[in-house]
Amino acid sequence: MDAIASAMRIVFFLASLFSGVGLVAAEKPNLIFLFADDQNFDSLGCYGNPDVKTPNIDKLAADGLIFDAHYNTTAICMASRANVFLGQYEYRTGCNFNTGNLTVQQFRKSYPVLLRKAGYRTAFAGKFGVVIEGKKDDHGSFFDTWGGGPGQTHYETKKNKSMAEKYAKDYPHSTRSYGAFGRDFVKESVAAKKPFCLSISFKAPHRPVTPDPKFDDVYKGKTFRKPANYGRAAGSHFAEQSKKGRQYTRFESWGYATDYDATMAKYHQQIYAIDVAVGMIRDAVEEAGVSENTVIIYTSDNGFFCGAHGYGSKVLPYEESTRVPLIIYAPNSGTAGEGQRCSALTGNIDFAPTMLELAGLKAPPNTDGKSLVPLLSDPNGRVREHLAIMNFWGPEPTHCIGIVTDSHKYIHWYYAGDGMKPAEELYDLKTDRLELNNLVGNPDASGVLKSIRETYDSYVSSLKDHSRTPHYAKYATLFDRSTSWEAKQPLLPKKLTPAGK
Ligand SMILES: [Ca+2]
Repeated sequence: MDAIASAMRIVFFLASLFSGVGLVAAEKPNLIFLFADDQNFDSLGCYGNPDVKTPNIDKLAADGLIFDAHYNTTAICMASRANVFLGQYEYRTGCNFNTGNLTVQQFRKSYPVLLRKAGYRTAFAGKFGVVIEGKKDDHGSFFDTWGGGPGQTHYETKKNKSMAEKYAKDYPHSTRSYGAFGRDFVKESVAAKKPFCLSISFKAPHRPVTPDPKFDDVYKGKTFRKPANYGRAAGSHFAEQSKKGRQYTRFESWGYATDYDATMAKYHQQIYAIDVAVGMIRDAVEEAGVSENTVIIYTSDNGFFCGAHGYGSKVLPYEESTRVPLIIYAPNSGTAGEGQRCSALTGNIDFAPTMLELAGLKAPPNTDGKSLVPLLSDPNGRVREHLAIMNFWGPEPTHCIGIVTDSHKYIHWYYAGDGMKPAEELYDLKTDRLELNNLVGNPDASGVLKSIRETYDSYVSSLKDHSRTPHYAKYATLFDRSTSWEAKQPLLPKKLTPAGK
């Protein structure tokens, strides 16, 4: 009976999905995209952390589908947001801190603009995080309702221009203000009888550490278990290049080495407030009577080391930094309500094509991401064989390209100055998700290494063909495995980027 019921639900889901194209706009599913900032995958109850309280997100996971191999293809705020908006790898968006902004022409192909053009009522609140050339503070003109802000935005709601007047009094801390914004937008959209797309980019739990004092008691005096790969010894085998960025020093300067519990208590307190905001939005969806027609996606723009391997912060291609929570609640999908997990390899470049397909629209040409819609009814399915993760930001030695497959991760570090040699790392993700054993040089892994190097070469080739700007195109040479270090050196800046603190 269960199998039949499940099959029926799949049929209903697919029928509702694919019949959407010719239907009136009101029958298209509503879309809610919730984006945390710097949230580690080990920060939610539904991902197995016994020390945290995240009841609303856990409920969303129980009602929806939990993804266990979801990666940010670039693990830093600005680049990741561009990945999400356009469904493209960083070299194609050409967008990251200090390396390039988006153009108006590019943003016209972003998921919220395409949805708005198709009749969706759209809203954005929180950290917009990308710059659209010529628009300065006017990014709100791309949306029907705007609660967003440029740069990093503020934790004090009264300092966020687009949010202050309506929300600062009742919600002085920004995280819950976004819950209230989402609540109001859902109600207004349902009253307007239009399908809606709500995108919220929380500032939390990004530093500076500023938790909402309303939740000071939640983790007061709490002890947190450390992951098995915590601490410097668990990172001694990592490439020397990876230690040349500020991630290495932040293990100490951000308190993971000496003040772990207090540091983690504040981190989790910030995520607790997101959980409350998620609850506010889900309640509004329920009260408005649209829960059966509203898809909710919850994820983060990058992860956070939190002391794993003796590192802090993000950016580098290791699991804690690039792999993040992803939950998709798609009512009537065949998986809803079963708390199922999906091990398919997915990336931040997949959200735009997914939301567009849910709305019955085609993804634009040059989209790198894949729609995750097939996985919503078939969590055992796959949408790709490999995904690239990359870092072209920060000190040059830390620039790298990684390849993830269902079973392995490969990382290539091209930089060979300062007495270093180009380095490679290979991890078996099935048996060593903590990345404690580099298999490069292990004869048993030589076949895998050969094959994954070929996949890596194909991405370097794609980089050469599809980089938006010369800044990115040069990486095709820097990462080419057959080009000598001497030939690469002239492409580097005369003065290398300092590591910073
Ligand atoms: Ca971030």
